[in-house]
Amino acid sequence: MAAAATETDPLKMILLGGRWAGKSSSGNTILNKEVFGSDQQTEVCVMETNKIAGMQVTVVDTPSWNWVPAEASSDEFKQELKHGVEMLGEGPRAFLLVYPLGATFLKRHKIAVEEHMELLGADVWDHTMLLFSRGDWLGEVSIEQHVEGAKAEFKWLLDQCKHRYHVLNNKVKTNEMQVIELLEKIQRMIKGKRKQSKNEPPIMSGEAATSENGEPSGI
Ligand SMILES: Nc1nc2c(ncn2[C@@H]2O[C@H](COP(=O)(O)OP(=O)(O)OP(=O)(O)O)[C@@H](O)[C@H]2O)c(=O)[nH]1
Ligand SMILES: [Mg+2]
Repeated sequence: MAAAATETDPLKMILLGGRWAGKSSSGNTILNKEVFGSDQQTEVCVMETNKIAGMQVTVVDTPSWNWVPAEASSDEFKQELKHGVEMLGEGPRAFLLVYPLGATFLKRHKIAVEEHMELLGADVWDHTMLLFSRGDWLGEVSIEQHVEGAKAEFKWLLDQCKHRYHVLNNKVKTNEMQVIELLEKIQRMIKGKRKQSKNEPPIMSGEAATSENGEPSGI
């Protein structure tokens, strides 16, 4: 792939979402190799890495949640999601919430997303980008047009992600730019958050680390 980025830190990300969202396929597209089983249900978290456009990129693929409130998910599943985040280790990381273009986002989807994401820390949304799979579904419509026409529930999701989104067509393996652009967006999200952290008042000794909204920082 063409060298586009200069960042030397490894880029770490975890793919999250509901059943059949396109997480494993997106992971394969990002890493430019078929390492995650798509077309079969992902049962446990798997971490893979590759050098992409000069960057060391690490991706964790995760099992899907069902479109139910988190309390209806098994404890094993919830532990596995948390384990996936732990696999990435310390340091900045991105949460990629994968959602297939064209799928309707209803109230029950909102509840499932909100409650399962909440399991991963109070400030999880500060590090989350919406990753649309099935970019081929768009046809002549741009992703911006698609997003502008979104209904209320979906606007909530966009707001949660601070309007950070990207679209991948996982059926095309030769479009390097779609991945490079995603990695650059992730870098910007991570840098933006780091800058913000630097501007925050220093933590006095004995004070617990807190996030922007005063909640204990989970990340
Ligand atoms: N047309 C099209 N199909 C896609 C795209 N991305 C994924 N798919 C298809 O969507 C289905 C689900 O993809 P996966 O990557 O297995 O989805 P997943 O979220 O990992 O699914 P589970 O782990 O089984 O929950 C597969 O049949 C993929 O081939 C895309 O960009 N375009
Ligand atoms: Mg999968």
